[in-house]
This record gives sequence, structure tokens and C-alpha cells, in this order.
Amino acid sequence: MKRCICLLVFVLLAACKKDSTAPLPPGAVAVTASDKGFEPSSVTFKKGAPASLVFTRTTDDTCAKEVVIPDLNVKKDLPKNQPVAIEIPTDKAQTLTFQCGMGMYKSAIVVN
Ligand SMILES: [Cu+2]
Repeated sequence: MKRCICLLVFVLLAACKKDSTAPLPPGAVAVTASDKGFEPSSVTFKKGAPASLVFTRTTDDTCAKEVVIPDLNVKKDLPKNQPVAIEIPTDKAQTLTFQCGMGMYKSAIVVN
């Protein structure tokens, strides 16, 4: 039985991995944490529309193993090759910053 569950998890993980190239839900923007930092480094959302960022870390060579959005009090680990979605509030026009856990790779989220 335990083995079946392992197999199921493996299949799900494989499916998730495959999904990284699949279309994202409405308002979702994919951000890659690669050896160049976060790409893209600036994302614009429309005020009032659903919005989220889906982070995928693809390298072990940077410190961007977590993402921080100070204004939202958000701090999330980024497991390698595993998409992590973060909802972005769009109730008002504002510019937020997202960055690595040490405040590097500063990137912008613009809601307007
Ligand atoms: Cu850093």
C-alpha cells in the first residue's frame, strides 16, 4: 500500500513538471528563478483582475531558494522545479517588490 502511494506521488510530481509548460490559469504569470535571478524582473497586472505569480526555481546556483514579498508579508520556499503560486491582490494600484530571502534580485510587481 505504501508503495502505491509513493508511485502516485511520483506520477503527480511528473505531471506537475510536465504542466510547467501548460497554460497557466487566468491572470497567472510564470516567473523563473534561474541563474540570472528572477525572470521576468517586472510583471504588470491589471487593477481588479485576478493575478498571481507562479515561481519555478530552475537552478541551485543562486540564493533565490525562497521568494519574499515584503509588502504582503509573504515568504515562500521555492523547491527546485516545483511551481509555487502566490496570489497578488489587485484591489488598488500599487507597485510591490519581490526578491530573494536576502533582499537581492529585487523585482517589481506593478498593479495599474
Ligand atoms: Cu539573495
